[in-house]
Amino acid sequence: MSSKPVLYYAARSPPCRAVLLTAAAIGLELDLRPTNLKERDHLTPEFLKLNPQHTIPVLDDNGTIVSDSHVINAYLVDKYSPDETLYPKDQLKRREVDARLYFDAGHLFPRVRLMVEPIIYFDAYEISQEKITYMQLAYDGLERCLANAPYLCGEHLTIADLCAVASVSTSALFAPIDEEKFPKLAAWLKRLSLLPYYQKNNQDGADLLHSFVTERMVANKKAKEAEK
Ligand SMILES: N[C@@H](CCC(=O)N[C@@H](CS)C(=O)NCC(=O)O)C(=O)O
Repeated sequence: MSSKPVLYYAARSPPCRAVLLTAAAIGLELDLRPTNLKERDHLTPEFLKLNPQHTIPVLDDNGTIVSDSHVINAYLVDKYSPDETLYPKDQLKRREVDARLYFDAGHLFPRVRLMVEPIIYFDAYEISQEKITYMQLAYDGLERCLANAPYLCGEHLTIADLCAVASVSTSALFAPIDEEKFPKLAAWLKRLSLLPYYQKNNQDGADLLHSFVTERMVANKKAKEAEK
């Protein structure tokens, strides 16, 4: 008998939260294994065997190993969900979802990490205006995707929304969304935040990350001043 798919994850991590959201959306229970990057859990020989790129999330579905949140979400919907709208089988529609997933992988999440990781892993104590502006530039791409539809790929929620919202709900805590400039994006974030499984599977982790980064900023600044 097969058991629940195992997810190596951290609640603070946006890509991990994208997988939690997708699993919740399809009603799939996961066996959650907290993975502490600060403790270098992702650099152990056992973890590196699962994912030599040493990133979380990683899914172990009874021996089928899948890494990268976007790929994991596509896999989970294909395997476990009868709801075709979340990741359409139609090739043209699927390509549109893929393009938005790649936008998250290549633009949204990297800009989030550029804001927070120097504070978490190094001794940075502020987020430069440049980084905030760079993040806000990516909001423009999303605003345009949402010009005529409630979701990133049209009338239906897809895994592209779930991946992007994990990044954007996090970035918005550091690089606010100007509602006048990006009204569709602000409304989309509000719409997604009303999903019944959203708070537990996404916002709680985003808030944890926000508190952690804010505390680190203060501590890093103090340490810098003490050096003087
Ligand atoms: N594109 C990957 C990014 C995953 C990623 O970079 N996760 C971070 C945590 S938020 C990580 O594992 N960092 C550790 C490392 O890069 O070694 C995905 O969507 O899964």
